[in-house]
Amino acid sequence: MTAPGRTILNVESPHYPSLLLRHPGNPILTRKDWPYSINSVFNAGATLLPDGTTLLLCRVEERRGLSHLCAARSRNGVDGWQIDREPTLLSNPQQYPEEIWGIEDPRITFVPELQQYAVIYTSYSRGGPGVSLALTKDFRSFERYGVIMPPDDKDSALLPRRIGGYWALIHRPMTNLGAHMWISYSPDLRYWGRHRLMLEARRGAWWDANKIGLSPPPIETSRGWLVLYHGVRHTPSGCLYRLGLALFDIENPEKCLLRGDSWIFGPDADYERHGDVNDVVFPCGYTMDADGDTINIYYGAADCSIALARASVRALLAWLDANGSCERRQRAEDL
Ligand code: BMA
Repeated sequence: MTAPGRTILNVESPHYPSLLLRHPGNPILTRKDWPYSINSVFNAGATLLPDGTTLLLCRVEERRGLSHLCAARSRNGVDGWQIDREPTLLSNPQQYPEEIWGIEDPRITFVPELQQYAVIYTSYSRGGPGVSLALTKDFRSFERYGVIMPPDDKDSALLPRRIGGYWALIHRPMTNLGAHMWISYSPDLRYWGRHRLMLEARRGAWWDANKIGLSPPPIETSRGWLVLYHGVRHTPSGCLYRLGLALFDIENPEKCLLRGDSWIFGPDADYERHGDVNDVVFPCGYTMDADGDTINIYYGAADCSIALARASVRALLAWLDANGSCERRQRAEDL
């Protein structure tokens, strides 16, 4: 018996739509491409430079196990990468003790008001991962702001403009409530407050139970902020990192408008399934094509390489319309 009005799932259809299409040249960057000795390259922030060059700010791990950031530039965003001959941004634990165990997973946002790129990255401190900020005009020199969210916090990006007069930062603090996405506001990028829960990890058997976190910076659309987030499922053979979709109000980004129930992209190709950490797809950046619809999503694969997948923003929104719901996300009793 099915209750009247309940949707019946079509069990006849085993096909999920392919919203993110892998580039046939994947993985597009591996340690073999590097001009100096490294263990692995993965989780890269991405942006377009004024001349149309794609810049990736890659997380590079060396054999001590610590990471730094290194820039790679390409005319077409696929191949012909010009990689900096030495690390572009190294941790500086003398001045920034929170970076003692390296810096990881950058997200880049171009901020028109500042005419600079904001790079938000994980600083790995003795107290665990924290969120740090640096501004740059050219990815050669950086103005460091230091740690802006103390440990344990990560998976963070800045929105490109102020909301109601304040800068807005999405991040993922670990609290007794779990690993959920939060948003915080600042008048000056240094002092942060008005912390709000934005999206919760689900529970139990869900693909995004246990832990979620922002993947690339949110994509601004006419419908709202389109957010690709990763969900982590613990399994007896390790963690599974997959991607889901949600949409947030443009002027009130803590308000979730739609959230998809199913994941839309997960480890499948060999380079995603096997590596230093198996079964991980982890995008930290995207670029938008001139058509204003195609996004190039750069993701770390199995903590070993960088891969590229393409998607249509229109198709992602259409999928959310068909598969998303707008349940209330913030449970007052949890706050
Ligand atoms: C997450 C982050 C990522 C990493 C992933 C899988 O917690 O640390 O940098 O890619 O785990 O190891």
